[in-house]
Amino acid sequence: MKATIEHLKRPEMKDILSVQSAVLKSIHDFMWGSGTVQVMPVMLSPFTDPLAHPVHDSSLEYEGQRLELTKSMILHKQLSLMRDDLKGIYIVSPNIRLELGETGSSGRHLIEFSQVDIELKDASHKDFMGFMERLYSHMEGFVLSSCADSLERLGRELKPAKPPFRLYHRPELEERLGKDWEHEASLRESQPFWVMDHYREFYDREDPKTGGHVNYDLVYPGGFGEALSGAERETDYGVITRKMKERKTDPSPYRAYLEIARKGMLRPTAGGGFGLERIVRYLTGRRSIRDVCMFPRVPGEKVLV
Ligand code: ASN
Repeated sequence: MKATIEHLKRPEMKDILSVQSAVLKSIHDFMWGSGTVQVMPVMLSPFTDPLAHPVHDSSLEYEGQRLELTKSMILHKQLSLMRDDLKGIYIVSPNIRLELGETGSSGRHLIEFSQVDIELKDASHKDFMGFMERLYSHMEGFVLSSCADSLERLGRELKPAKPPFRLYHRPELEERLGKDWEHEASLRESQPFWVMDHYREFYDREDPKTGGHVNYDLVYPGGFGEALSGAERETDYGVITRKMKERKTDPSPYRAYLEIARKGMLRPTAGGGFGLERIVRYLTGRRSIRDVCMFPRVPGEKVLV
């Protein structure tokens, strides 16, 4: 309990929360200026992001129905953009991912975090990546100017990033840097950079010509690792169900989503999501994500408050 009280009363928390508030304000301002609107999050649904890595089950039973706690809003982003009058949306949503305990030492995993999740209609990966670079620069610029005193007290010296960010392809990085390519590349770079083509969930679009994946991660420099992941989306019912089969994803909870896909109502979109705590960790230069959370939920640790 002593450690919890000490954590809650840490002197640096106010400056960290100021940076977090500036991040959110600048994102809201940018999104408003871009003609997109905010959708509120849902935490319960028969389906959620199946994720491409193993986590503990977080579903629950309510009145005879199995409901998942949201892992990400990806499929609900697609469903929102069926509307003709929306060109883009964003959601600041809590995500519950009961990560395996061993990820607790990574310094960047939480079992409950906030994601700033964005989706743009009729956007290619290039459109979305350009949009995110503009958003990132706006957000970082606002934090650097409005939180200069906080950053100084936190001992963080940050040079503004200069888009366009460097673009790598995952197979090439993996061949050059090995299994730990993301961390190695993150240590070597001095600006955020993009990495394309990852084997992931069924909803990321496959390129039928190359067999690669039209998806991307934005990675922070300085060893801070992944900032954002996203993709162009699959919209074709046949492709979606084939990819679910390949990934051994049980289609039954996705019935309503699949019915909409079968009717051809999913629109071409591209999107991605920032982990809010990871942005704040990077901007404030904290090595552990625990340090930027008022109420940290670190994998494998007892939750006391
Ligand atoms: N937000 C991500 C996306 O838009 C999905 C995720 O968080 N797993 O692709």
